[in-house]
Formats: sequence, structure tokens, C-alpha cells
Amino acid sequence: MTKTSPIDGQKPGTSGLRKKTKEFMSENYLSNFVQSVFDAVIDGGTDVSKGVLMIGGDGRYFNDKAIQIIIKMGVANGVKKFWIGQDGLLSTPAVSATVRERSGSDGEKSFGAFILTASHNPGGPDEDFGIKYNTQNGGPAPEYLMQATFANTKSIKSYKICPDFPEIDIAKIGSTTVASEDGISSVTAEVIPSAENHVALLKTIFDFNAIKALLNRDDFTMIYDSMHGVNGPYSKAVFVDELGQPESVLMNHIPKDDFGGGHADPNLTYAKELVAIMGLDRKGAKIDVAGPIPSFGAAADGDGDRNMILGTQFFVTPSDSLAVLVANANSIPFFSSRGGLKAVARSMPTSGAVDLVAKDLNLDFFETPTGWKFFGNLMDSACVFKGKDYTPFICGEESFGTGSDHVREKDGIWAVLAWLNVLAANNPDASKPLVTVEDIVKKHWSKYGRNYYCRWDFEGVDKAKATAMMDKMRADTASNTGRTVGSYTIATADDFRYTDPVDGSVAQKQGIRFLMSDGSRIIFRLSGTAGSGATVRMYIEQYESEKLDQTVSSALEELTKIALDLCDIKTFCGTETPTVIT
Ligand code: VG1
Ligand code: CO
Repeated sequence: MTKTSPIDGQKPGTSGLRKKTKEFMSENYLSNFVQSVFDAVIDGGTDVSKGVLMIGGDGRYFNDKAIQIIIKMGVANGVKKFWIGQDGLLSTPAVSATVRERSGSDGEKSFGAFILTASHNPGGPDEDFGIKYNTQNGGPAPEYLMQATFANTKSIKSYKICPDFPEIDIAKIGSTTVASEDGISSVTAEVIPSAENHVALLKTIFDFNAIKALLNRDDFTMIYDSMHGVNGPYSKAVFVDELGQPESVLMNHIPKDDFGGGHADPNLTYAKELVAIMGLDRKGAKIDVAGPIPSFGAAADGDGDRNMILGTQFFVTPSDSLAVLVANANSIPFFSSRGGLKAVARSMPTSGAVDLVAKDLNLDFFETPTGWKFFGNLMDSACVFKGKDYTPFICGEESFGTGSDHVREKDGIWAVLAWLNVLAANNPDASKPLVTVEDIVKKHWSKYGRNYYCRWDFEGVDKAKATAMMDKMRADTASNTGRTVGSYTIATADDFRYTDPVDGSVAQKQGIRFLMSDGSRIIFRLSGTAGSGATVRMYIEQYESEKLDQTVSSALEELTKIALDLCDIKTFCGTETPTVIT
């Protein structure tokens, strides 16, 4: 037992706890949180001496040290077996896949995992670190477990650690067994290959032969930017080792503990190297490029759960990407072989493009709060909660996250392979001209119409001021309802509230919505992943059935002005200029 006392501000956000690395490295910070998780997990009825605790991360600064601390604490808390990703690396979707798929030599399975990541937030000693806990289904810890964890952080008095447990060499695959002093029990820490289980799973989902044939066409080229995050080894395993592509299709595929000084966030602003190669600028407008442009470009974030999809001089918004994948899902064996896609879900701020497809194809449809944990219950509805079966299932968020019920996290490389599988299905004959990413999206718009959409982020604003701004809009929902603003009428202004249809839990204050009478929407949220300060997110959407070829900024010009007026961010936060537009 090591004495400690509560540290303020250890409330997990949208996806775990994220803070400045230095704060995480300060005395007891990590240990307090980890002990609070162990206590919540054990109080929740998990016997941690049975089964395996998995640990891995996105490779950011402090990843390696944190792993050794968690092992020593795990031993002291009764864990007998660990699986650790080689070099400390496990992408978020790979953790989910490995928890679900891996069996040890005695048939043992994992009961949970610590993932060391702050996702797309920059890494390094002066940037961000993060930690999240996933449970036995491979998904993020549910709300009640995180609430119990947070409560524990506020009353913690001591934590358990075995300081003498040896450091594990995480660079080498293999197992280390340490017997207890009395010789009665032993602890085994096994370093496992990071990509093995995830890649094996992906191979059962997609038609790798069809994808290979597409990639081998003379008129098809691709490039995949891992942004120096954890995705590098996975992209190599899939595209080079399995699909036989040259290493030149991989960009920035060597993980670095500071992501090469960049911001490993796959969007038009931060993936600028890739975006330029694909012939676009940060607004998604075409630029002149010397030489040929690849047919397909993609990028991943720090922990490998996000994806950006690009065609030649063409950006696919994440909301459109979700809708197109749903419309084409049955060309992917994982869905067709199980009787076809059954249900879809999107987070509330994600555009309604997928809603139209769900309606057309008569699929069950759900609108959830932001964050992947809400999708997990829907996927587990039958197998865990004995309710209706919503699988096969696809879901996604506007924040470059897409996935299915093959795991319980969003999965960056899954989305890239899904697009390639859909492209392959649209190009059955290699002697015919290539049907491109742009062709597929435009055909989709001509059938369903287009949801013009953008998100503005105001990063690093003052938290108190941003909160005051949100409080004002919340207080004004009733008086705003029915108001006319420019050429729009606010049909409903509210604060999004979600009742989970599977377990009945209620999530409140999930975002201020202005729902216009013509179906357009303006939404405001405060980010739950900012490492420090606050980030205001403003989401704008307008549906058009006819005018399909406008630029996003001109289609959304009036609504954007209205949005800035409605929130009055200028007065509250002193700025009207976003740091990122996606
Ligand atoms: C953001 C995104 C959200 C996503 C979350 C975790 O959350 O908006 O859609 O699920 O990040 O993604 P927020 O609360 O900052 O808006 V990741 O790739 O950072 O784990
Ligand atoms: Co991520």
C-alpha cells in the first residue's frame, strides 16, 4: 500500500481521461486513476485473478513507463496474467479485437484492457497523455463504471503496487513468469504481437482477393498515412504483408512518441501532407499538383480508430462515408454472409445522410450521444442483454469514426478496407474504366440528395466562458423555439437527451440543438476530450435534394452566420474564428 490523497479533475471524458503528459507524470497521478479503475472493476464483480488484463497504447511519450507501472499495480491488485502489445503498441480497435478474439494457451480470455492514448491529441512531454479502460466485450467502459471510477478518485487514500516486480522487456515477444515468494502462485506477463488478432479478424470480414485485384489494376494507386501513430504496423501487416503492395503505399508508418511533432488527426487541416498529395487544400478545394494523383488516399489518427477517405482531388466527409458504406454494405462478406445489414446508428451531431439510406433500406436506426460507448449496447443488445438483435450493424460519427459489430470500437483500418471492398465491387471488370471514389459518392447524392455539412472547432477557449455560453443557450431553448432567424424558423431548440433503448440508462446535456423547420440543424457541444481548457464544437447541416454541386461554404453561408449569432461566441469567448474546420 502506498499512501496517497485525491487529485482534482480526474473525471473521464468522452473517451477516458486525457491531460497534459506532465500532469500524468506527476506524483501519484496515474496510480490514483489506475487504482480507482481497479477498485471500480473489482467492486463491479470482476475477479481480476481469473483471465487476462491487456495493456497497450498508441506509443506516445510515457507509454512505456506507464505500462510498467500498471503491470506492478495489476500484480498488487491480484492480476495473474497480462498481455502486453509488443513495444507497448496496440491500436484501439486492435485492443477491442484482441479482447474479443484472443485465447491463451489454457483457453483464458481477457476481462479488460488499459489503453494508453489521447487519440488524436498531440503527444510528447509538453503535449497530452491519456488512459482508458475497456471491458470484456472489447468496448469502452460503460458510463456507470466510469462514474464509479471518478467517485473513487475523489476518496482514494492509498494504492496497491508491487515495486519489486521486474520490468518487462516489452520489445520482445514472449512470456515472463514470476513466482510469489511463498511459491504458491505466479504471475505471467506475455508480450504479444500487436497486429495478429486484428488482422486475422479483418481477413474474415472483407474480400481480400477482390481488394487485391483492385489494388493491382494499372489505373489504381493508393496511399495510406498513419501520421506516425500506432496504425503504422497494422497498415504494413495488411497492405504490404497480406495484400502484396509495395511499402511506398504507406506514409509516416513508423510510430513516434511525439507523432513526428504533428497532430495525428486525420482531417483536411492536420493531414496536410496527404491532402496535398491528393490534390486538395485544407478547405477541400482542388489544387494543382505536378505528376499523377493517387486514386485513393486515407489517413488514421494516433490510436488508429479514426479514418479519413479521399479520392483523386475529392474529400469524402465522414457523414457521407458512413451513408455510402451503409448503402453498399452488402458487397462486404461480413454483412452479406449474415443475411445483410440489419441496423445502423450515428451520433447526434453526425449528418442525417445515413438516415435517408436507413429509411430506404428499411433498417433499424438509432441516434446516440457522441462517443463510441453508446453504440456498444446496441451491438450487444441480443448477446448480452437478451433483447432484439441489431447485428449486423454499422455505425459512425462525423469525427472520422466508422465501424461495425466486428469489434466494439471505431476502426480506422476497417473503414479503409470497407471502402476498398466497395470500390472493388463497383469495378468487377478491370478492362472497363475505373469507377472512382468521386463517382460512387456523386451517384449516392443523385439518389439520396446531399447533406451539406461542416464542423467548426474553437480550440483552447476559456472553460468558464464557454460553459457560460452553453448555459445561456440551454436557458433560452424555450424562447428560441418557434423563432424566425433569417430565412429559417427554429422548429425546436433543446438540449439532447438520450434514453438507451437497451439498458434504459439516460444521458443528459449531450448538446444544444437548433432544429429548423426545413430539416437543417445547428448544434453546439463542448468537447469531452480536450486535454486542457475547452473546445467548442459547432455543427451545421443543410439538406439539398437538387443543388448537388455547391461548395460547402456557400451552401452553408447563411446558416453559419445564424449559428454564430445564436451562440454569440464573440461576446463569450472573444473569437469567431475557428481553429479547425472539418
Ligand atoms: C471527440 C469526437 C467524438 C469521438 C471522441 C473520441 O469527442 O467528437 O465523436 O468519439 O472524440 O474519439 P469530443 O467530446 O471531443 O467531441 V478518439 O479517436 O479521440 O478516441
Ligand atoms: Co482515436
